[in-house]
Amino acid sequence: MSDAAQPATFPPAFVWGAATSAYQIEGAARENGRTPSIWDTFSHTPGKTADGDDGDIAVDHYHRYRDDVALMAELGLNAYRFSVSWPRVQPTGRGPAVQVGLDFYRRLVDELLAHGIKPAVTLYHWDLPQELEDAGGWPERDTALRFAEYAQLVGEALGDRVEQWITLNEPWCSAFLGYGSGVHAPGRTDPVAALRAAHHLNLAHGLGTSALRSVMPTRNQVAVSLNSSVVRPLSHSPADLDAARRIDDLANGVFHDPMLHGTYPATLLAATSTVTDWSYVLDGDLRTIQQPLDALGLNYYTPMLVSAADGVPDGPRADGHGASPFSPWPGADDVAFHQAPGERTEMGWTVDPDGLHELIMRYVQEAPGLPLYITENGAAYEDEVDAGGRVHDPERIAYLHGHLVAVHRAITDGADVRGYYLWSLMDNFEWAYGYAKRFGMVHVDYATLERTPKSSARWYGEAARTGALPEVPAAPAV
Ligand code: IFM
Repeated sequence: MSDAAQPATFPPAFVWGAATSAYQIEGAARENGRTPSIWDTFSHTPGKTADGDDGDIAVDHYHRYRDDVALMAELGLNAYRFSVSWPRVQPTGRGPAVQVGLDFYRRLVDELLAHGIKPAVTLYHWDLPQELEDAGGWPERDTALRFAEYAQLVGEALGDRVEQWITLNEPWCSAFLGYGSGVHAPGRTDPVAALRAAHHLNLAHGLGTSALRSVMPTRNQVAVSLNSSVVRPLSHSPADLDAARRIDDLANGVFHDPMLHGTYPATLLAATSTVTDWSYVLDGDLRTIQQPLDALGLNYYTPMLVSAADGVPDGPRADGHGASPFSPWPGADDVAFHQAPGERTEMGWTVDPDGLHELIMRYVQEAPGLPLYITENGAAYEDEVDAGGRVHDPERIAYLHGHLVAVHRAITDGADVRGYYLWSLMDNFEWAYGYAKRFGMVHVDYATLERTPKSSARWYGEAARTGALPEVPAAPAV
């Protein structure tokens, strides 16, 4: 409870959703004309994912979507955020759409609407058609133009029935894990390519937003989901404060400044000047990127704690994004990352609900008046099915409770937070970690693909149905 007497009660129109992404759940990787994305290629490359796991079958949502929607309805959710697989609807990344690919998403959307669940579509959750990567990928400008074409095709097909749209999910990961540290697809390790990718993802967001608006009813809302980070300095020494500011520019400013303010931070341009000259930012790009948005999506898991490293490069990275000898932070090799104190999830990420409150309040300042959604928040834990076939996950309930209390506190403090999407609806392919990390509120048995709601799903469903946070169950006696 947010105070001793009253459970936290949310506004009546609050959106209670869950989120997923195409590659992490759909499977059906070679069906109906779908071609490989960069994640198919990457996951099939030896050594890139834990146990060599891939998304070929994932949790077979492509064939089981009706049951999955029925389960969401039974739990009491009123919204579902999913992504469209680009290579399923436009296999080569250019030219006309494949009708059978679009039809899958129309059926999914119709099923959701029939169950009273509001769909929110993310256009890009990291599965670039391999052909576009072969042509240069996000470091090349043309990929942004291709994205706008793809956005238009999907907008034309679903714009009559989907009101909530998100252009990109976590462009930071696409640019800096995909082209910097290489722990994500396509696995390149080139700091210049990473910064070029960041700019072209920004451009794709701007062009994609305009393309969507050109074909959709004006009532529809367009947003972007940023994994904006809370970056804390280890101390208040000038060197540590400078390290935190540089990481903040690379984690946040590089995306939100152009999107919200039509500029790149001067401090970012200065700090990266030895890496790149930014000559790929052409006249007019920043105006294109700065499209008026209807909302902003924030994905939050954990804060970052950084310090100056006195010129000593950080060894194994402690920034929570996977081990690589290559940095995802161009021009900031002299910054050290530290484990923030406190309890950790199975990802090793520190549980810090205050960080979510801090992040929301930052965007109240950064983008006054812009409605906010928490488009991802959740935790991986080592869940086990007990002898009775149940999955008890009190740590996840505590995590969700703490973070929803933080959202509630932000609303009380004046933030216009309209909804929350739990990551994730069900256990799924956790990128380089394969199936080893379970983020779902629904357990999936990977041998049988059977779905079993965990106790967190029942807890969250009750919150969704009542609009108030239920009591957190007492931890079972050991
Ligand atoms: O699984 C991912 C998701 O695809 C993007 N945001 C973070 C999640 C947990 O790592």
